[in-house]
Amino acid sequence: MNNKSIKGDNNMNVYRYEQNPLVTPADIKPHREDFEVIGAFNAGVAKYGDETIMLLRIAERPLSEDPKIIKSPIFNPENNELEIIELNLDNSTYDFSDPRTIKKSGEPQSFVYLTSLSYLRIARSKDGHHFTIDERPFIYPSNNLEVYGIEDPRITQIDDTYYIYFSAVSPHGVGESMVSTKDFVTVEHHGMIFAPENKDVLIFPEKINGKYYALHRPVPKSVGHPEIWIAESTNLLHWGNHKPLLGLRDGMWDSGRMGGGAVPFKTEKGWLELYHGATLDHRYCMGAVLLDLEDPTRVIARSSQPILEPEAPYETEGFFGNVVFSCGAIVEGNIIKMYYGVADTSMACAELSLEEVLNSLVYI
Ligand code: MAN
Repeated sequence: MNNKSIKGDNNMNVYRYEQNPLVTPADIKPHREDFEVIGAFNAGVAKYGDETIMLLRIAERPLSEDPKIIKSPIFNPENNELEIIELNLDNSTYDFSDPRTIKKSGEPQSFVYLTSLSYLRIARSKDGHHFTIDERPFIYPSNNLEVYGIEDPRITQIDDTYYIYFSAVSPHGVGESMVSTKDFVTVEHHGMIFAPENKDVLIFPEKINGKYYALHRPVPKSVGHPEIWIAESTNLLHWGNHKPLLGLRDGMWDSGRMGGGAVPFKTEKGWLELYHGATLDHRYCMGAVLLDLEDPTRVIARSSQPILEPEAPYETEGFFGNVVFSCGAIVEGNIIKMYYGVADTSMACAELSLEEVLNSLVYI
């Protein structure tokens, strides 16, 4: 650990990189001249050759000359063009209070449009601190399940194949779709692997007792809560034997909603999963859960306090403040390099000691 680390409330050393935020919207050229980039965040992370790759979620919106007009971009799969819906902020049919979504007035659970369109773009680095951003989008909406955009990718490497899966957002709901690549140039599309509403899928990097496992986060509507489930598969495409794994905890940092974060990794004590939890007022923190090495449907231990919470100004303020949200980490010996989106705006990284994280967990 670096001697610049600071101890958090749980007495763990957290070393936030001096270069944080590592990538901000100002570093990204919009993919169209009439658009602006408002977010470069929630990146999936992988090692590719000698590079660290961050697969950024880039959120862009059309420039608006009139501050009263909100423009919502929608991908049209018929002609592969974007259509722009224009809405006046004075229009009382809609509720514009959440900067991320446009809802029907009086229906806080509704979701009519997003205020931006997200797609995925590659950032590359040799040292894990300084990143160069590719000129063009890498994965862009391409079908009717992605018309509002694609978001929050995770990357699982199995042998020489990188499986990339992400939230696909459309009027049909938010589900999880998957592609794969061997070279971060060409991709093969595998379709939707978890139907709406589901997000935060995390595929384990190897088979366990002959089966692949994935965490996922359905959002039940009539009964139930947004909690973490686990499923199994023999081919990474068809998932079954779904079981609830980790639930919300009243009065705690993960009382409102939760979901998997980084791809689970093996430790001597079990599979470690870094997950996000939020309160009902949308303060997002990161914590950890330890799963049995031989049977990952069994929870061994869990964080009572967050391992990272929004404290730095770039974490507390931004497009949607008070959010730290990791979609990928790189583990080297005892160091966890946790890359994470901050305030739905930019990317940051913090190093944590694996040993300290394991020691901080409360056994169940
Ligand atoms: C939530 C947030 C947004 C996201 C939408 C659709 O409102 O996570 O960032 O764009 O869901 O997935």
